[in-house]
Amino acid sequence: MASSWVRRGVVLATGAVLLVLTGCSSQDVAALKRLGLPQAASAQAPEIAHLWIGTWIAAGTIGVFVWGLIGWVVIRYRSHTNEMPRQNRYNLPMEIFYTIAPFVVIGVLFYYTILAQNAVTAESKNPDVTVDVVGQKWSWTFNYKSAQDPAVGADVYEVGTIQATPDLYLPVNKSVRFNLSSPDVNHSFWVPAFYEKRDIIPGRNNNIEITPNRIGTYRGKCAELCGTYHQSMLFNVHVVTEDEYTAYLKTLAAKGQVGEAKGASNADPQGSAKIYQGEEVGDR
Ligand SMILES: [Cu+2]
Repeated sequence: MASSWVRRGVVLATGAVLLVLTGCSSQDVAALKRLGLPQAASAQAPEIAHLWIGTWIAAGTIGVFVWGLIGWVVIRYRSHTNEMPRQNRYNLPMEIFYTIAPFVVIGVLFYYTILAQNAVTAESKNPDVTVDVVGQKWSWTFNYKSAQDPAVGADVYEVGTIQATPDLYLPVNKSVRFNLSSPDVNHSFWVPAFYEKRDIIPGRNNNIEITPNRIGTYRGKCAELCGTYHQSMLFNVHVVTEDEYTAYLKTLAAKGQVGEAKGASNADPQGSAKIYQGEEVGDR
């Protein structure tokens, strides 16, 4: 009786797994192998990816071990009587083991986390490109520090609004330093394909250095719930060749977006003003 139930369960589970797998495209399978991470687009991303995968392997191994132990105990020590087992037994080696084991697990995860953190927060003395990023309610301003670049000859900027999602252009395989600032509340600079995000805190100079290494367009967003229109804090990241990057900066210069846009008032000239006078209440 029991074995027929087990057999039925195995058949059902196998069927379900096959159904799920046959419904997967090769992209889905690749995403599964990354355990849900997007396809990486930065030189720093593998550090995070290894930590992510390694942590899941550690958690999975411990999970399977614990479930196995639970299953073994349930079957091995099952009882058909209703007698209460003795409550004051203990096993000293076992108690010592499960007191120490979590510290070992945490210690190993901590060690690899520090290694990954040191790798992704490392900064070069002279990054190839510097962009001052302003996270403002509720969009982004990108100041390209391109005055020293003879092809552009000036600092240029791009201002986003709630209505107009801004673009961020980056040259491929160049180290980019983002200096992050906010004129109002906490935000967080996040490009999922770079596997990193950094908080933007008013009055504090946070920065993040990334070397994009795959040409393409990626989504960027604010990862800190920052107010009514937080969900509008999106931007598009275009990783392009150096020539295309320079050409883009020249278009900003040609539009007269030269200099710096950093304050609350000039960071979001149309969007915020309109919102503050209109729908937004009590959040300023
Ligand atoms: Cu925000």
